[in-house]
Amino acid sequence: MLEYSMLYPRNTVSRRAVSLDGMWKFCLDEKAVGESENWQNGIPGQEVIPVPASFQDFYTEKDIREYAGDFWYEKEVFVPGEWEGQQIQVRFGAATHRAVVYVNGIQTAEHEGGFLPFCADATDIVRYNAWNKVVVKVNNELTVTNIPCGQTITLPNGKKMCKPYFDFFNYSGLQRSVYLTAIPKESVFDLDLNYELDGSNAKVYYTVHTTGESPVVVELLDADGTKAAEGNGKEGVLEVADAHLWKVRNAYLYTLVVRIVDDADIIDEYTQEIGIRTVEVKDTSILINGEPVYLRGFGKHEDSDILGRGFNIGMMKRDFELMKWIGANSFRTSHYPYSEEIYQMADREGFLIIDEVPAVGLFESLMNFMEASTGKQTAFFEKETTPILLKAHLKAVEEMITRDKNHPCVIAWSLLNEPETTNDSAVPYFKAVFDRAHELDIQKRPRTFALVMNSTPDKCKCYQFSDIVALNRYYGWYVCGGNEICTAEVMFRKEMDGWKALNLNKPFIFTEYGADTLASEHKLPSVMWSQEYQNEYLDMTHEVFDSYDFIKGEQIWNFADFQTTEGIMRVNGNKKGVFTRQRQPKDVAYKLKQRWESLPLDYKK
Ligand code: GCB
Repeated sequence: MLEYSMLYPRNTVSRRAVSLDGMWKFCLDEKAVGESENWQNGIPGQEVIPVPASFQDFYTEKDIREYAGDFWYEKEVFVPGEWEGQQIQVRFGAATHRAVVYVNGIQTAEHEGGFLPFCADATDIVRYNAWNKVVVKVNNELTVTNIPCGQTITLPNGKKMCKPYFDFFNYSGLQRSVYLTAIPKESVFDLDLNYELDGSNAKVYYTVHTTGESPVVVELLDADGTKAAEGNGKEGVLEVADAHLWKVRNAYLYTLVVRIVDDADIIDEYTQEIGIRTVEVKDTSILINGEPVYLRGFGKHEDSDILGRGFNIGMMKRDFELMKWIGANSFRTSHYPYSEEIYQMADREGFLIIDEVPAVGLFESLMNFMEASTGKQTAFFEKETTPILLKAHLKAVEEMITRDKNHPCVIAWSLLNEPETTNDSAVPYFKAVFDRAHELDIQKRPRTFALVMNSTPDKCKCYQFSDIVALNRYYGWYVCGGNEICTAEVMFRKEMDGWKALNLNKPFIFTEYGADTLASEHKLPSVMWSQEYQNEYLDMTHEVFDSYDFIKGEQIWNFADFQTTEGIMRVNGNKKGVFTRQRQPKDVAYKLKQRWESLPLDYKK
């Protein structure tokens, strides 16, 4: 059980959630003197910066963009007098990658892991009907004992620099919304939901975890606000007659109202939108409400101009509109759990999400995308520090599943991206992570991880853990690109024949395939990097997908161009986007639209 509730902050009859988004004071701490100079009581200077946002792309100095180390935020927060007697918390949607929180100079929380929420309890510290000072020390250094993995080096000029083992820019800061919340001391802490369909009716199994012993009542309201079912007690079953199911790209949301009561008085009330649907893997099929589904969509990033990885509500809206336009039905939250508002939107729009924990870079490489395909062995899971990494990984799995388990859009857990799997020492590590996910999710959603190029049927020691086998493959890009694409196809088919021969009786999906393409480049006949080549690459790849019945989904890499570390492999970022970073289509978008709109939902059923 986590120390704090992961429930999304909401206003209800008993709860208050006040947004602290806006300008915060900000400063870097290059010499790491913050604590010794008492910055917890107030940070130096007058610099201000927006929250939520990554700090990197606002400034014009390269030293700031590339900064690695501690940096501090500060905000004055008014706590209303009428909140006295309640539990007062500051809730961070994310602080990348680790944070220490001080309220009025007193340390109230410490959190490691940059893509999941945490709460700083300030109940015994705050002054009521007065201003209070919230100070946060954040650190963005990369290590091999926390996810995502990488190194932090010191340059000859004395400055630190992050060297990610992964292919996205190490954006950091308070990248998601911050809330000040007041909730009753006896309150709803967590909810577990599970579904069973019975003809046109449905059963909703619920468990409410509270912090006290008072009785619990629940109500299920339909989309019009009419009561569809009710229950008594912390655990029960709601019988829903003629249930409206949550369907792919045709969502229906009920609202679950949970109340802790004392006779007629409401001690606490929490509301949650839910969707009635089941998820199952049977033989080589992925079933939603018992019906086979073929996934079409993307690996994405939270990434945009200026805000970096900061939650960008306008970009989120645009992305969903583009995904609808192109005929997608799903995406993977590569390579970290996204902002909660994105799942709320997917719930509403009926998109399927493969939810990924930030376990990326579990392979020692400074050019992940290249070295991983060379067959290099790094014995990543044999380090002395592996137990520390595993602990952090398991905690992130717990936080992710606790945060996201009640979203109908979440249909699978991705527990690693492109780890080293060719070594026996990976096996116990994988077992611990996969077992933990199974234990935490009462819906027992399928688990998966994305296999790197060299995790082939003959070499991978870990694919057996996956309920859905997910492949990241770049035949025709990193392997035999351009005029050699016919060789790439032969190699690709050979690998797929190898998987087929194993007869795993599991669904396979592609969680990555793609080719870097500059929106500015056209060339007839094609060359690599031109829009023409991206089209040819897709034609070949899709033909291979269409030849194997057990392939049940395709999520192209990437939805949009995104920022990475600079280097000879990247032209101011990764350009495998179907859309540009500004969310305009490359030529290939029209090809995908044509294909995805013509594929039936139950393709290859
Ligand atoms: C991968 C990684 C992804 C990279 C991609 C690429 O396999 O999972 O993070 O961005 O390849 O474009 O090389």
